[in-house]
Amino acid sequence: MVYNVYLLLVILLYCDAVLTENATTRRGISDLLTGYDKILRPNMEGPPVIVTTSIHINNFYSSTDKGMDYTTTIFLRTRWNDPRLQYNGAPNHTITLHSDGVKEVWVPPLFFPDEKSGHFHKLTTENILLRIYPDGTVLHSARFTIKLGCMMKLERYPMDEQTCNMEIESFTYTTDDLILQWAPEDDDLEALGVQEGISLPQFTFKDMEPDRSRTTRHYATGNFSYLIAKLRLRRQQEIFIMSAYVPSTLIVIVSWFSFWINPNCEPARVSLVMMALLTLCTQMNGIQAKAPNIAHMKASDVWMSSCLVFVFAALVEYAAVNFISLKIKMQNQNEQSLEMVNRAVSKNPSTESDFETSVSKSNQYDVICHVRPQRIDYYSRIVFPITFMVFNVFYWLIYLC
Ligand SMILES: *[C@@H]1O[C@H](CO)[C@@H](O)[C@H](O)[C@H]1NC(C)=O
Ligand SMILES: *[C@@H]1O[C@H](CO)[C@@H](O)[C@H](O)[C@H]1NC(C)=O
Ligand SMILES: CC(=O)N[C@H]1CO[C@H](CO)[C@@H](O)[C@@H]1O
Repeated sequence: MVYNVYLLLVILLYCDAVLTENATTRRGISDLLTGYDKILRPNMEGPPVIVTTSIHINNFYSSTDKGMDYTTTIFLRTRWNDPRLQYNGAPNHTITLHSDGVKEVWVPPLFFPDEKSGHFHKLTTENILLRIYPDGTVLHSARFTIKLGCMMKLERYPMDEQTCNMEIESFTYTTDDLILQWAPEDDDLEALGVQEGISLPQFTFKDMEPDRSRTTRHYATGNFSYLIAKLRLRRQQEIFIMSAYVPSTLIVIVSWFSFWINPNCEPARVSLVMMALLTLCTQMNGIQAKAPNIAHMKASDVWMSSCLVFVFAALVEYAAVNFISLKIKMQNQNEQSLEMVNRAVSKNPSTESDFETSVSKSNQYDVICHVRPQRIDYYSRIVFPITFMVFNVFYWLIYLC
């Protein structure tokens, strides 16, 4: 019986110890925040808070050129020192708070000037982390998705490269109170990083760097600290080459086949070239629908228009061939009628002068009809491919270099 009471006492004491221990650690954190006013910035009345910033690109979504923007999911990491949050502990000890705890602590109010829309991720809890070190250093990390505007230069579309500036700026505090800076190169925080193995649907990351030069922006409300991250994107051209350049080249080549078809075979030649023209028009519309709507010429427009001109020229060539063969037919008929006149004249010499004028007229026709239709086709077989090749050389030299 006594033994049992002893055992109960020991268990009770143990439980009490465990509970008080947990109570003390809990009291420790709440002590830290007792009298803490999260409305006031650290070092109130003192020097400005230095906020070290780091961006880690977690995902980069389809850039819809039409709206001139891109959507990205990033980790925005900021670090500053809040002397009010100092506590005793080993240097590597940390207190970590999640979204609910973060609301109890001052965090720098930042914004993205180019933001069109954005949202925090709330699964399973809001993706925010706050870590407090014994010396009062606070590390804040938030993950969110944001749609940012980017003025793209599209003259060389789809062979273009874009530089998009991602900007972060202090909203509330002027440079007297808050200064933003990129994480230094030797810091644990990487100033600008990107998730490994990330793949973009339309672009590849060519290069990215934090711009450490410019730091303040002047407004009527004061001077505010801001940061710029330069993202260089290169468009993936393979899709465009396979879906636009190869088919249109083939259509242009098909239109040349008409030069090998007998000019007298009108339905075959006309329908071949017309079909090429119509297919090209349809393709042009398809590409136009996908491409950004801008006022000036894009490289893709130059290409498609030129292909259209080449096919149109093949149609014009056939019109010329047809016209000349018609003239030749007329001339032959004239010659036949002349022969008949001739026979008539030999019987009646008085109309000789009329005969001379009609002969000189037929000679004029002869000059026009000197070019034989087969010869036009023959030269076209050589001239068209060579012109197209020369055009290609210039086009790719201009847009790829
Ligand atoms: C923390 O620091 C102490 C000594 O300062 C060291 O013994 C310990 O391994 C460190 N812990 C971690 C997780 O780095
Ligand atoms: C902002 O900066 C400019 C130039 O650095 C300075 O002339 C101006 O007084 C500043 N304005 C404020 C409100 O600090
Ligand atoms: C109830 C409770 O939170 N118990 C914890 C008390 O603290 C110890 C470590 O100090 C934990 O192991 C317990 O789970």
